Amino acid sequence: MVDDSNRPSLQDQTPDLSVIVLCYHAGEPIKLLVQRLIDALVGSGVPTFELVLVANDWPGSTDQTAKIVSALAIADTRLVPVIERKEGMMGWDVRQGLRRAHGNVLAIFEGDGQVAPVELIRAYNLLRRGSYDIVKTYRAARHDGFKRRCLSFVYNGLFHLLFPRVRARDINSKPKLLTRAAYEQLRLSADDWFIDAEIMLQAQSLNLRIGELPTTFQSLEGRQSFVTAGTVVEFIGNLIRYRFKTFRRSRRR
Ligand SMILES: Nc1nc2c(ncn2[C@@H]2O[C@H](COP(=O)(O)OP(=O)(O)OP(=O)(O)O)[C@@H](O)[C@H]2O)c(=O)[nH]1
Ligand SMILES: [Mg+2]
Repeated sequence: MVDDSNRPSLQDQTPDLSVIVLCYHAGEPIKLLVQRLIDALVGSGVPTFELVLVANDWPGSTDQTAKIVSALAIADTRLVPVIERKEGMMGWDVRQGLRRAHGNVLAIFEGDGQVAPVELIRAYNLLRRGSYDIVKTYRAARHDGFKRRCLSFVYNGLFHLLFPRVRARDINSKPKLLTRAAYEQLRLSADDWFIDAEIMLQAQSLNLRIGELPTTFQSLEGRQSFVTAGTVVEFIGNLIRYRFKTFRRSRRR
């Protein structure tokens, strides 16, 4: 654990970086991930940061993540818990997290441990150089199985067929980092998995500068993937719907 006892207080201060950590049903392992994130951020000299821990859940759920996150946040003012009654899936969680973040740079990070905190630091350093408005990763090495790799291949292929002007690899890969100025130009509305595509599509139409860097995607550590056949149908349905919406809009002009 890195010694960060001399840390500056975040009160009345805009953090350099807000990391929106998607903690949905992450359970006990979220404790270690949060500590690893803090160690990586402190160790790499990010001056001030906050971790926005999004642990929204459905009514009636017995999952303990929200309780774990609240307990963590009591002990550290850099941790901002977001614990609400869920009204949507991943996209809704992302939007709630972004809304609650105060930082000059906003990073969306998955809380299930498939991406190492060091990847966030690499992406932040690239964004800080100033040539990009958004920096995202693409999964150059994947350890989450052949089926998931195939699904991503088909999804990304279809995405580029429908939206050839978006020059970005691996649309759903996170972390994704945005400058606050870039974020404030976006009008995000997706409640589900489409949020990643929505960010990239809007970024392209706003001519935002997109930087990419390779990352390694770890295995699921024994848990079942949340991605099902239904998720894939939803992904593809969303893409086609969005394509027709923008097509109709461009014909009206
Ligand atoms: N499945 C699911 N994930 C959610 C939801 N809301 C937020 N998330 C977050 O979305 C992030 C990405 O979801 P994942 O299911 O890990 O996506 P993935 O890595 O492509 O797929 P698997 O890990 O194979 O399930 C996770 O970190 C979750 O915390 C939700 O309603 N359902
Ligand atoms: Mg995952």
